[in-house]
Amino acid sequence: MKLLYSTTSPYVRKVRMFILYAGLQNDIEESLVNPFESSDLKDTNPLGKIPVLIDGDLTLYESGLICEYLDERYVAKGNSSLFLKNTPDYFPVQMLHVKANGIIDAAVATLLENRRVDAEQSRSMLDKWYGIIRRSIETLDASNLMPAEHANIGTLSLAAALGYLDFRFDEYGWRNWNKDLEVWFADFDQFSWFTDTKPFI
Ligand SMILES: N[C@@H](CCC(=O)N[C@@H](CS)C(=O)NCC(=O)O)C(=O)O
Repeated sequence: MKLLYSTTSPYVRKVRMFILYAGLQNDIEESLVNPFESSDLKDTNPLGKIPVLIDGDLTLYESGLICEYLDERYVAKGNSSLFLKNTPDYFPVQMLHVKANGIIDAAVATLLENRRVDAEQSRSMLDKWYGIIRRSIETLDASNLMPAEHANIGTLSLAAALGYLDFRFDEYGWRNWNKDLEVWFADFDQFSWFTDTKPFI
């Protein structure tokens, strides 16, 4: 399988953490792509986005779907689903995944808006996205989250979201919004699947 990736995308990081956590790295060859510059990418993914996973004739885009595909491999090797399929925690974990994606979407939109040179930046949109990120973090109950060593699709996505805030929006100081979440997140630094996927330019 081949993964089109970048070193900065939080969506890609979710997939790369999933791969390392699930021990699937030997099945995957990585190919570096800049989605904002590559014209070839659109031939593979008409949406022009990464991550993309190519497995023979099958091309998958959308980070959650790619993880779900990889989860089947992980389960086929005798492990429990990282989507917690067929368990009572399935929907709560998908909700965490959705919330983490919402934080990532708002943070990526903020970055792109801040980089706009063709028009004046929209204060109201920037305020809206900041509100989404802040509210989402303030309302997360860290006591309901599985610890880093027992990761699932929700906690991996949240780790990608918080890691992205540290990378691009250090000035927000999100840790002041939720001290319990700060403590929960600190544990991730013990794991190579987290540290080896940290974003860099
Ligand atoms: N919902 C998609 C979002 C993917 C996405 O927006 N990726 C960004 C990189 S952070 C991208 O490729 N952007 C290129 C563009 O929007 O032109 C996913 O979860 O995979």
